[in-house]
Amino acid sequence: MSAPRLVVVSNRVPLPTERGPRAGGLAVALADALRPGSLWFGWSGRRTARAATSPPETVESNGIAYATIDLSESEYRLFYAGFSNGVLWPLLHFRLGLVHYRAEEYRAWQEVNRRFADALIPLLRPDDLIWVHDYHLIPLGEALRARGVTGRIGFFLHTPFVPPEVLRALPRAEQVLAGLCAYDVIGFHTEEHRAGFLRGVRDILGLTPDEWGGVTMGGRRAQAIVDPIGIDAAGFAATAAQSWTGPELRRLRASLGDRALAIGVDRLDYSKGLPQRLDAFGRLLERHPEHRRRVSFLQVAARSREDVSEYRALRIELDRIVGETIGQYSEFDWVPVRYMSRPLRRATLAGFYRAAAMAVVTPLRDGMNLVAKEYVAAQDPANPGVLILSRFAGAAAELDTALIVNPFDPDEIAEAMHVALTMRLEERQARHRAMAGHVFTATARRYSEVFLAALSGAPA
Ligand code: ADQ
Repeated sequence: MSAPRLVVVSNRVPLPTERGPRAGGLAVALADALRPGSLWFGWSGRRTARAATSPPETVESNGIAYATIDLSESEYRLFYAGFSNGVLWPLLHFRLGLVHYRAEEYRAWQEVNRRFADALIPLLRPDDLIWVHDYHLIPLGEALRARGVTGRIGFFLHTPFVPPEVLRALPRAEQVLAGLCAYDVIGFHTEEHRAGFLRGVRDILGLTPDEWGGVTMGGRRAQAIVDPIGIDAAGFAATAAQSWTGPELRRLRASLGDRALAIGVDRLDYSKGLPQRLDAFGRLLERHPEHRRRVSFLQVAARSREDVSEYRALRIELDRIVGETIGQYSEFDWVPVRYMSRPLRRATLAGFYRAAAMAVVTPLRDGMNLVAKEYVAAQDPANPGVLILSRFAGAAAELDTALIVNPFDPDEIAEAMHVALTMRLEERQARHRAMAGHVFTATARRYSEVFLAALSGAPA
């Protein structure tokens, strides 16, 4: 008997024709799971003036079919920028003050999910394993069930999940939880996220999860699992070693001279703790003047979601902080902070990580944070750099020999930077060895294997 077909559904489909510098994240995480014959369905990234009703457009690459639909301008505004990124994203990152709830956006979120379901149904076969990704598509499972899909459907949440005390702020908290319970498997990065969900099920839905983390609703049992996402660690390490001798690395080294490089790599997002991090670097230079002229901080912050107003405000705030730090500490032959808002090519990024004596990964909240894992994989084990990591990143549950900091405390981050820049080789090696043990074991491949094993085992 042949294995069932895998159907991946995500909001944005990384089309093979447009794999640019940002190709990463999900495309890498699912590379091993997607086989010839698999289908990836979702939004094309295109916006049309009027509501689109045409059937999905399909392209094929390496035997994998990528089927996409367009969103109308109004769907984009209400479903994507509105409820998904203006309500769920801040809520799931504990930022209640940034939540702007509007009922019409919630309705559009439900409607677009129904439209996704309508477009997907004709492409499905009875024994498909359907794997839905992320908060934009929570109601898709319910919508597929309502259209008669009885096969196995799983969902993975890439963001954190919040405890019921926070979730209750959402006027539609019950529907969101019930939407999750329509899946056979619900995956989270950490036990903390899973526990928050199960508490919500108990406190808000009034259902009692069983001792294995299963929730039975309407005769169907949903299993909540912990499955931390990983990277292709060996591939990334090889890329880092290879680009070490490439032209970009030569330019970087020439520009640094004998100075140490510190690096931060993020999407420009308020969950990433960028103002606090740059503030911390200023404090390091203030408190420990011996590091002045000895270290350069490269912050790569690729612009994202610029049609959500908070993201524009953050960009302006960062421009100001970077400008102030540069103005205050620069000397005529040294600039403390290098700040880029363009994404870097993955190979270049891998080499830059390897060149960096420390990486500062200080999100205020993060589902996992793949940058932390990429940094670990890219190091030369004989002379590794030091990872400074937020205790509120999912990655901290695994990478506990990083220098763990509270990302809200610039003084603590500044002290960790000092410790990192003065750490002896043996300690760097020991910390790195322990982290590499996780990163090279809990890989992208293992992530999809664990999820799909749970999904296949779920009763159909
Ligand atoms: P993100 O919030 O996007 O992902 P992250 O996990 O760090 O965060 O992944 C970002 C990816 O994009 C990494 O592969 C990184 O190398 C790349 N990237 C980021 N900034 C870049 C830049 N400036 N230039 C080039 N590449 C850049 C969401 C969740 C995370 C979760 C992932 C996967 O918010 O918590 O880890 O999904 O589940």
